[in-house]
Amino acid sequence: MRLVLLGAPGSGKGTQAARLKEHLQVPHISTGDLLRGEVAAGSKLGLEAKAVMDAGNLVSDEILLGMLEDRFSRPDTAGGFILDGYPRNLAQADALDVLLKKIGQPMDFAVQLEVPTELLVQRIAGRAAEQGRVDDSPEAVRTRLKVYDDVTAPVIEYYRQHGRLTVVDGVGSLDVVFTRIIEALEPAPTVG
Ligand code: B4P
Repeated sequence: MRLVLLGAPGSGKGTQAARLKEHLQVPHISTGDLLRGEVAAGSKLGLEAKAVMDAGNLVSDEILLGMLEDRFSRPDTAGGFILDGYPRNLAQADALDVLLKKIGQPMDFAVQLEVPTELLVQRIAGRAAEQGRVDDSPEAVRTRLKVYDDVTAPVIEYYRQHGRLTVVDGVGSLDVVFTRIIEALEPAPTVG
């Protein structure tokens, strides 16, 4: 299964991807986690990315693509993957199509988790209290939501227009949302 998870910050992508990984037995590739790993390691890339991430903005397409190419070159992705957090703009959507074509692994599903903005803000505030992520501060969250509306939402439209989008209601308990995603990935029964 080759799955791309889309949705606003706080929509549950990372949360559900962790569960889907067990269910589907494919690796979870989170560009947010890859970037946070670079920051924690204090690499040159991490140092460059940190301020941008903390403010709630997008890290450069060039850095992201390099990181992704590197991750996809590892053999564990040969049997499929769950990609979470990428693409976040139209240039990244194009780059992903090219990359997946090059490695002969076209995506099966682009799943969007749909959650109203008030709930996104509530969830992120909850995580801010628990984990203290710098980019979960109210100011950074405002920026992240604006960036999502301005540059990431067109990616959803792009997949919709190309008939590759599956929309899943992301409101409900973790189990309920998980079950909805699994059902959405099942092939529709043939009629007659
Ligand atoms: P990400 O790590 O992708 O952060 P995110 O959008 O907030 O999603 P996340 O997966 O962490 O949260 P989730 O919705 O699961 O990105 C962080 C930053 O990295 C970006 O701002 C950017 O700077 C950079 N970056 C990443 N990818 C990039 C790219 N492609 N290009 C450029 N820059 C990039 O969960 C949020 C909270 O909701 C959790 O606390 C969770 O417990 C809770 N929750 C989830 N589901 C719930 C449910 N059903 N009910 C109640 N609570 C729920």
